[in-house]
Amino acid sequence: MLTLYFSPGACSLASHIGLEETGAPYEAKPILLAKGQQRTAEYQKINPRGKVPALSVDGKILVENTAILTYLARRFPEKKLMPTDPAEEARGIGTMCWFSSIVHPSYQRVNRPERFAEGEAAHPGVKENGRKSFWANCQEIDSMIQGKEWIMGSDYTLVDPYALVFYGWGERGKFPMKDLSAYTAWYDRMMKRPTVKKTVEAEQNISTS
Ligand SMILES: N[C@@H](CCC(=O)N[C@@H](CS)C(=O)NCC(=O)O)C(=O)O
Repeated sequence: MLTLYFSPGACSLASHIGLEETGAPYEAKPILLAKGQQRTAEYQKINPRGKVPALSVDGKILVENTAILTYLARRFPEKKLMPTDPAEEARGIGTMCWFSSIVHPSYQRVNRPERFAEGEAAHPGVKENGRKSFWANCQEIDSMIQGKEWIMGSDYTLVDPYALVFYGWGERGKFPMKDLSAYTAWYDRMMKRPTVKKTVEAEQNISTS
C-alpha cells in the first residue's frame, strides 16, 4: 500500500504528481502546514522532521522528493519515468538535488526569513537575497528547458513535476514568470497532461483554512 503525506501547494506536489503518473492505487493524506499539522505527535511518528512529503510503502517511510521520485520511477519501470541510462539517470537526480538544496531554500528565504537569521531587522535583507537567488534559479530552469520539450530533453520524466513546484511558487510570489518563455511554454505543456492537471486541481480543492 502506498500512502502519500502532502500539503496542498507545498513541494510535496512533485511526489503527488509522481505517484499519479505511476497509475498505481494510492492514498493521499493531507497534512495542512497552515494549521501546523506537521508538528502533531501523530505526524511526528511518520516524519520526525515534520516535513512533507513522506511516502509510506507498506509501512516503510520514505522522505525527500528526490528519493521518492527516484523510487517511484524504479519501482514502475514500465512507465518510463526516468532515463534507464545510468549517466542520464544521474543527470536527472543531480537536477533534483539542485532543486532541493538550492532552489527550494532560495524561496524559503523569501517566505520564512526568520528561519535564516535572528532578529527582525535582518529579515528584509534575507528576503531580498532570497528573491534575487530564486529569480536567478528560475532563469536557470528557463535556460535548461530552451529548445527542449521537457527538462531532460524529448522525454517527460519525474524531474518535470518537481520543476512545476517552483513555477507555481514564482507565480504566488509575484515573480514575472511569464517573461520566462521556455519555462512558461513548458508549464502550459505540463498543465495539458491529464495526470498533472488532475493532481494540481485535487490539491487546489482542499481547503487549507
Ligand atoms: N528537501 C525536502 C524539503 C521538504 C520541505 O521542506 N517541505 C516543506 C514544505 S515545501 C515542509 O514540510 N515544511 C514544513 C515546516 O518546515 O514546518 C524535500 O524535497 O522533500
